[in-house]
Amino acid sequence: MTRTILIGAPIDAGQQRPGCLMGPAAYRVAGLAQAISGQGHGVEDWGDLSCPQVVAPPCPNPAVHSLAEVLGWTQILAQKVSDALDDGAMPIILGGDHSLALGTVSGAAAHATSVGRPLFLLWLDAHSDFHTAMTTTSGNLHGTPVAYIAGRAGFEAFPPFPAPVPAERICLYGIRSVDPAEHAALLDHDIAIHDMRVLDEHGVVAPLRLFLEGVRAAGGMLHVSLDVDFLDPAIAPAVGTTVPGGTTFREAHLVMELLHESGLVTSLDLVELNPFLDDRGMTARLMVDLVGSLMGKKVFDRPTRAK
Ligand code: B3U
Ligand code: MN
Ligand code: MN
Repeated sequence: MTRTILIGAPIDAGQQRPGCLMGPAAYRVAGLAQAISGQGHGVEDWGDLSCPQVVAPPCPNPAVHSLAEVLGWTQILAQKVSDALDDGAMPIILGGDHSLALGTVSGAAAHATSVGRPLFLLWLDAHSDFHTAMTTTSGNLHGTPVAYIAGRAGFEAFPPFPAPVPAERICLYGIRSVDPAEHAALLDHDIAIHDMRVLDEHGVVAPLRLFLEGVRAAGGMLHVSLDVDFLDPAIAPAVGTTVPGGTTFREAHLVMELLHESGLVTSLDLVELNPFLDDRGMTARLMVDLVGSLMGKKVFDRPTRAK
């Protein structure tokens, strides 16, 4: 039995297409709490957070927009995620665009440091999100969290990341869209990159098992950040930045089942759902079903028999 805490983060300031604000409501309508409690877990819903007013320092990159709002969310989410973890629960953050991970992973890192455990990061996404606030040309801060978490320079306007996650503890999984500046920076970091080329050749299981073995061996905590565009747009149309060639329904469920079996996941982001772009709720429902698999839902569960 896991105690989960749902935390709504209606943020859309990390990109420019309206609609992600409705994400937390859509997850609740699609039955997220029931999908979790149905597997015998506890669910507490902390409702939707609101963004504190903060004053942003000037940012030298003129492309960056909505900095104050993203900084406000970073602050409140870091606090709430570390509170939930300190409380012994598993926080599940209902986004909201991916800039929310600037805060959620800060909170997970602060908690991991306080209990003396290493934090690992599994990034399930079409994108590498490895821009800094200085290299982004779109100015959309949802393309930056992995660089912040890895401790790259270029985030002087942000609070220092509590305990940067070493590259060897980060896994980018499912990526198929990387900008030139991100590509150049990734070459300098020893991050595990299981892009679609790797998953096509080796399948989804072996690369994930390899990463999870590392987490287990280190006694680590594991934050999973699930971007809707990790999934193929044909099955998950409700996202602003669709990239063809994503994971299939079956691959995505298998990934979630392996994560469940590992017993290693300690916090989870659900990001980039834009319900305004959905087709009769199919994406929200799929994301909820995937959480069900992550929390232990099986088609066929054979009870272990005494020998
Ligand atoms: N790398 C591009 C596109 C992008 C990143 N994350 C998403 N889109 N969702 C950028 O704007 O940084
Ligand atoms: Mn993303
Ligand atoms: Mn993405």
